[in-house]
Amino acid sequence: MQRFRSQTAALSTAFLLLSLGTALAHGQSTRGGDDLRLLDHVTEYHSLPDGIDLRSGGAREQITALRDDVLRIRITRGSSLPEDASWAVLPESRRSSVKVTPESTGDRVGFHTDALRVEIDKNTMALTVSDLEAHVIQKDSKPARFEGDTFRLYKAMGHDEHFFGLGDKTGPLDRRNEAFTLWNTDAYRFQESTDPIYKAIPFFMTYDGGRAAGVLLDNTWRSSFDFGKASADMYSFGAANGPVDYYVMYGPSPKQVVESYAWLTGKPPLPPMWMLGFQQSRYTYVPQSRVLEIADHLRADHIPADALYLDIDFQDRNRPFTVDTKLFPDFTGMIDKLKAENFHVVAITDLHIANAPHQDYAPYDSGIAGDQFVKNPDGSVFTGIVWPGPSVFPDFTQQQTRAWWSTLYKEFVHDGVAGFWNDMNEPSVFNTPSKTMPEDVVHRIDEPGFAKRTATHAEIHNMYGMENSRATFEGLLKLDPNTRPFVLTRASYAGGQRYAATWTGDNSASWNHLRMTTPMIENLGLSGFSFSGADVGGFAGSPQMDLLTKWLEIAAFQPIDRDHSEKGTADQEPWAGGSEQETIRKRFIEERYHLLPYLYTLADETSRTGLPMVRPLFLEFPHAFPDSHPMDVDPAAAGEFLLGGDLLIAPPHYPDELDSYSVEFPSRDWYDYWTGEKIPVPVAVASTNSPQPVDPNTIAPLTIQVKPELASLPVYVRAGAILPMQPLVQSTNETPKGPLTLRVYAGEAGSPCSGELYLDDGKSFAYQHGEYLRMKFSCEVTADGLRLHIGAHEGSYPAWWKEIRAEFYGLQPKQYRAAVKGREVTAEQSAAHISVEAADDAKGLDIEVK
Ligand code: NBV
Repeated sequence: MQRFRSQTAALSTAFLLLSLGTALAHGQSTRGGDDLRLLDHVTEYHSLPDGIDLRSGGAREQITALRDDVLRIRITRGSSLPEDASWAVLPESRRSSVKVTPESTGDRVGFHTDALRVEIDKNTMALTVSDLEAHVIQKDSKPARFEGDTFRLYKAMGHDEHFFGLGDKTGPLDRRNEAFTLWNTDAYRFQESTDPIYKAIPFFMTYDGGRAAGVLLDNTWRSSFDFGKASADMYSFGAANGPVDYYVMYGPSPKQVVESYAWLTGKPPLPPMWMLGFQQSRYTYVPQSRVLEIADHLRADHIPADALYLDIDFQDRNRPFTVDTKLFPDFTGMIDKLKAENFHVVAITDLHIANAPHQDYAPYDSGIAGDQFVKNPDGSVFTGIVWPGPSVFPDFTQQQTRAWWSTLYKEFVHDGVAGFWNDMNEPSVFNTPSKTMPEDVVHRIDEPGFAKRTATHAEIHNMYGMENSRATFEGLLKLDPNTRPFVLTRASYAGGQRYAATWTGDNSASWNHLRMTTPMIENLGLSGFSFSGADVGGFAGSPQMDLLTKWLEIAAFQPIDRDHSEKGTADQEPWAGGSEQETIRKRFIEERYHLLPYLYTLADETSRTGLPMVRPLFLEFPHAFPDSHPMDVDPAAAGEFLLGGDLLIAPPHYPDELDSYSVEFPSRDWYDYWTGEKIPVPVAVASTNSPQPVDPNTIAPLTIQVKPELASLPVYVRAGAILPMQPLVQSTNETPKGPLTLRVYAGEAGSPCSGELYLDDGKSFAYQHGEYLRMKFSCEVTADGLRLHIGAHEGSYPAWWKEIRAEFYGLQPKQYRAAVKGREVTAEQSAAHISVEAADDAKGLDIEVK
């Protein structure tokens, strides 16, 4: 297929050749005065090599294909399209295009690609996007509407259509019947119905009968999304101002949509491995001796941990980029000591710079000297009150301001601070009625790819926090080019995953908030942010000790496992509440460290594909049911989540209730992660009295009843999985001692069985130059046992193990014989598995058990 460099170029040259004529004129498009404009009929259209350009009176709509399965739709009130610039969408993706085949039948004009058909009804201007088998993916249900500065688009909603995404908006996983506003907001103590909250990620996935599509509305102004709340058969989205510029990505699989969204907006970079370790935080560990005490306690109790956080009180009068030297008399010495104990210190650096002239406060002085701060409409520097008192705010829409911001990290990086935490970047401002910057505050966009111009805060607000985290990320890279930065941001916009991991903000220490973490993390993952977590134990309030325990259990299987709490709350470190609770919590944190090879392999997958670590069930099993509805919306499966493709975590739906609950599985063959036992497939008693296995295609799926217990968390492994695991370490800095374990979970004969392992130094970019280790595993059920194939090492990074220990689950071999590379060896047998150890010479080997 021929590629065109850009649709703008395509438009301006001779490609209008394919003009197909002028449609019937229907009179004026403007209804009800100058302010209202509806795109309700086509007055003119031209085919483009990569799409179509249409007019409705003076208004214009352009639909182009970036790929066969990705469309871009731009609509304007007037005849010229707005500037083609984006904070979210990568320029190389925006510029890509494919040649389309124009089509015109009766009242319809449009085109098709190798995957999609685009039709516009000339009489109504309604756009229909379908696949080539005529399944409708998206269909306008009312004309696009401009009113004043605002616009709104309306789409037909199917009876069984479900909606996911929009980042970590609260409420159930499925957004159907809900409406949301995107306006980054410091939502301290948010609740289930609070909206808006911290992030604006205008991306959602539609899912209907097993077919998924994605929509990104690339508009940074205040926007809103209504998924059938206002009207039972329609969903709609729009914004207060700015361009109508949206992308439609077709699956049909939901995974394909997630990957296409990553293609458009970027993938999260591979994080340092320590991000996956246990992280301990509080607002605020002071003084210095208290930080060291926490570190010592973790090590003394052998609770594995990798990161400790310094919150705002470590600073001098809450001024970013300072240290309170009374509380921290030897900051560098403390960092050194913690480093020696294998801790990574993360320091908070809020973006509000204290308005402190002539006080030797370099961030202010250098910022003023370089004209880095946002301005009031009258040209004076905008001042708002935040933690340091009167503060000024960097204009992150200027490349040079981001470059200046990065210099502020120099000393901390030099001191060995390993990661940085960008909080309050909605931005939060205490003394304005809106609790953020007034909308008329002026930014001065000066950025490659954008026309140099001023913009009001109303336009910039939703991406301001993302550019703050970008400035931090890029700054850290500049200061220490061979270390992977770790940035944690609270506010962000679409594409922000390129710069930072995130957390869900100021949640509360309640059972309900624990339950809310799962859909929030899942929807963040579908919206690009794979690396996320919620404050473990809850930020506001003090958790009951059982709640803290259960939370630590569940978070052990989520991407970021950070225990964090507000000032003035009771202690909530893993030892809070006594040794009985501590023992349980420690066991789960240890399990996370055993699973590090699996977790890190997933993080690598995210960085290559955009697929999230935590996944709703429908992402892996879109066809779990014959009607292909997303099983996550079923009450029996609500609260369950997948870690990667192989682990199913099934917390009690109401962990504070004692009743048994049912765990619903998306397919037939699963193992108990803890015992290694196969989950028995229920048998139906047929009329002949001969028990028949239940056929999951015709009968309800595999379900079991579980009795909730404080000390346990139901976790299951998919049959056909090969899980890489490691001996316990106390920090990711430690080299594990002993063999690499491969847990092999046998499936049915002929069914797929595979696994993978990715490893590198966990810190640097050497992996980009071949210093990584990738291994692929597969297995097959043989006539009398099972054969495991361990692939050769790819890449030059050396393994920490000499031996591989293969554990086989679900086998009932006749003789318990094993062979490595065809030579007989002894196999050990335990209740649920048979294990074999073999030297790993990096060249690959087969292990067979019969
Ligand atoms: O910096 C203090 C806190 C921080 O601990 C929390 O994680 C942020 O979400 N920060 C908010 C400001 C104060 C909130 C009460």
